[in-house]
Amino acid sequence: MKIYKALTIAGSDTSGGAGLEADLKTFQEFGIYGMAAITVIVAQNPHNNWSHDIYPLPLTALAAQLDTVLTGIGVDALKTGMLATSDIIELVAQKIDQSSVKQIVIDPVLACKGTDEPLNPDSAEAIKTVLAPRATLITPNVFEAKILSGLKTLTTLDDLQEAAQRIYELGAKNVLIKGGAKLETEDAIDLFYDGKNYTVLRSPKLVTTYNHGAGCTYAAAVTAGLAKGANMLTSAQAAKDFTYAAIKNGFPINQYVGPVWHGASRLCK
Ligand code: PXL
Repeated sequence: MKIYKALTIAGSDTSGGAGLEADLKTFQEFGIYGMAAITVIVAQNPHNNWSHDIYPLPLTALAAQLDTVLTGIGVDALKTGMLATSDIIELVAQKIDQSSVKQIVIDPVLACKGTDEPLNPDSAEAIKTVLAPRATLITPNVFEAKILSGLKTLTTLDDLQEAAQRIYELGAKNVLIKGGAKLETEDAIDLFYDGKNYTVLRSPKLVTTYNHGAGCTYAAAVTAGLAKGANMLTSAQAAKDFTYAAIKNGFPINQYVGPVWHGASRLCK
């Protein structure tokens, strides 16, 4: 049996729902051998209303981890998550260019859920100019799609198409906007665009706040499909189904947060 390998370059979400923890759990569910290069550590503060406190690692520590995996091992696909600063983004781009990895999924994490406060303004600019052109797929949510496209409002399918076109023009080969339950549409819709055709991915809207980590999980699930050699749209559809089950079975872990359940599509029938 061939074991396919994927790398996530992401922040650690100590609480386990999002970040590299979500990615590794998702890779495992898809039968992919997962590896992780940590960019920053996020610790939620139980003494301060669960604020997300970000602890960066030295850039040299990230460079060393990327060398381990990209130079020392090799991967079938990689995904990026929280990169936090433009220095980190520049380093990741440089290491991608020195590697032979073909499938590059950029999840342009610009904030943690609930806090639509961008992590760092120049990281958005660096994602646009440095990472989008290197992406085989970019997977913004609505908040990130607005920032990357410059659109002020994003509420309808027409808006999603306009945003996808603008983000495609940044140089990403494929765009998947995770609209989810955020749009004024009846279903939860996501839009896939390959520069030629728009494909709407649909599921019923789930009314829940137990969805911490949904975006990371979705992007990791697409990455897993690509690592196995599946095509982009098949991987996106499978990822949507996987994430729907994960959100449907989301659960509260304390009074502040409820993560998605990454094991749901296997364990909850
Ligand atoms: O969901 C965005 C996200 C990504 N990466 C890390 C996070 C979060 C949100 O909490 O902690 C590490």
